[in-house]
Amino acid sequence: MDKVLARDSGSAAARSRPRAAVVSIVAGAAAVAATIAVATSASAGTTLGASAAEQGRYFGTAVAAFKLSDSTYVGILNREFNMVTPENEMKWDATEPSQNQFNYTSADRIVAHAQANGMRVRGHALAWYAQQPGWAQNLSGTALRNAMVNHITQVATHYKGKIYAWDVVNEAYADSGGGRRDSNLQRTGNDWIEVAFRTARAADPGAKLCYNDYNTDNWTWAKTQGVYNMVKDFKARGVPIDCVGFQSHFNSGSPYPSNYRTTLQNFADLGVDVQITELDIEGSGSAQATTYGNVVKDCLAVARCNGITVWGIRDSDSWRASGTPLLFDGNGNKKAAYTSVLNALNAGGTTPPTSTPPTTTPPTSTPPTTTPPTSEPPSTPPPAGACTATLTTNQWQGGFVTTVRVTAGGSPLNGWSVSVTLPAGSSVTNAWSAQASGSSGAVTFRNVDYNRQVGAGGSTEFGFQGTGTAPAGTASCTAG
Ligand code: 9MR
Repeated sequence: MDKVLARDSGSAAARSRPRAAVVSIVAGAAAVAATIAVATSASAGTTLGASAAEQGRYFGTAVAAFKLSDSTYVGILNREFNMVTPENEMKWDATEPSQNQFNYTSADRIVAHAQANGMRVRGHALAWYAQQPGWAQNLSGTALRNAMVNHITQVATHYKGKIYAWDVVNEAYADSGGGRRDSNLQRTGNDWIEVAFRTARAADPGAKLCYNDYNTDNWTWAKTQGVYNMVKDFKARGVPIDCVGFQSHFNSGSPYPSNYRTTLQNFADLGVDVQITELDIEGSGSAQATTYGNVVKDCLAVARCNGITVWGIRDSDSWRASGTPLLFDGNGNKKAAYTSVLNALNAGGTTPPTSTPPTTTPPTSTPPTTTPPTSEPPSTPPPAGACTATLTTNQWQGGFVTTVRVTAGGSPLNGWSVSVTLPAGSSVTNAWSAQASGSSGAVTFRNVDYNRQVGAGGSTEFGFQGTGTAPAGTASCTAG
């Protein structure tokens, strides 16, 4: 795969708590504060991670497990960074070399190192057309779709609670034209991306779920618009997406665009976080340093830009070593680009971050593509003490994910259960935010502790995944 273009990655954890930003907001302006650039305090951090944390951001790097025995490498890693992305160790070929046989040895090593040193982890990547194991490359249709769902479920479950953000889907858009990239995954059906996101949410509801791509930095490019329209559509339909990763591999063929900040802000305005995930900038000296500084300023100017990850530590660690695109030279010395980044972080003067935990947003308009919702919300509120359940289903050939919204009537609920009837031959394989009784035929889902209580007129959501055909018709909801 020749990457003459740009790419992404990113993640981290704040080793030091971000200092409260000094923000001045006049009374009454809070509602629009997200769109107003307000000053954060300047700081005098001496490392990338600490200085980013002062601005409520992280600063991360890609890490290769086999380099964790290199003392120069580890010294810089531990000193400077508070987010790591496994460079190759969490990819499909690494984690599932044979179908349904998982190997987490190298990725676990990176996660353990991160946790031992107060760094967070960006997971990279659950579903991607590249770096698939041979067995997956040879699959198609339902078999591949089911293998993808199983892969995402298994890997995200293994790392549940340990991942700050997952690159759920990587590089699914074509380099030109604004449409999807052809791939074996794409040929399983256009809904493969949303199925991947729903599956990841079910497995690890605490991780932010990102779409990640390269050459999406320039607002005028068709590829950027294609991804933007997908995210907009996902947000409108309640597909669980929390963030967009901009790989941002800059070079002469894919230069840093002057509208980069506009791109980040426009995506953020869709209601997602943005992260710079695989930053590297080919070049040297002051030109390279200036561009690095500009990227940092752009992230700091966008409230929902969570942080920046560079794609390696020393130039010699880079996938594009000849382009000397990183912040440290081959000997581990700080380059001019490093100083520029640190100064930009310390300068502050930009927009403080907004706090955005992952959430499962209910669909605001029409339900997912393939299968229409099997029941409509009631037109009149249910009677006191009662509840209703509405199903939203994403069906593909051979499997489905159903999200169920439980809505209380005129009285609060203290416990609830929902019954659905599965078609013959179908079964539930896993459920989240509810306890399932049975897996085929009539299946009942009962609340778990944290969603037992629902206020009068309020609602909560749970979901389940299955093989075969999703339940049709209405679901019955019982209070108590
Ligand atoms: O840096 C990674 C390199 O070691 C691998 O050989 C390469 C294989 O595809 O992947 C590189 O990382 C890529 C990342 O996973 C996705 N965006 C582009 C990165 C550079 O190719």
